[in-house]
Amino acid sequence: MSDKTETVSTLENAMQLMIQTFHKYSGDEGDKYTLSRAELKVMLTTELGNYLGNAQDKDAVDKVMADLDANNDGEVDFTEFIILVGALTVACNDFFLEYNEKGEKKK
Ligand SMILES: [Ca+2]
Ligand SMILES: [Ca+2]
Repeated sequence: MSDKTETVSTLENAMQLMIQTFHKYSGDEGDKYTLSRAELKVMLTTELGNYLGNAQDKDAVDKVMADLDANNDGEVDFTEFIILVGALTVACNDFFLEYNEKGEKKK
């Protein structure tokens, strides 16, 4: 992983990983640069199984799709994908802050 590449900051690395992750799934069928419902499902279950435990269930995938597909074209493009990742990251951060506060308030 960290072989020949120049030093990349953690955030730059995270950005690259998000791009690579999206394209890893978006290229399977149809438009290479967007996620179809099937591709979205594979992406959710493979990459976000810990956060979206019930994504196997078809309704959950439909719901995520409906929420994400801002322009209603039945596909999730990179912008729509990044909104999902951003929203989940915010939720994780809230959890982290809450957890930290609890620790501090203890005394
Ligand atoms: Ca595709
Ligand atoms: Ca869309």
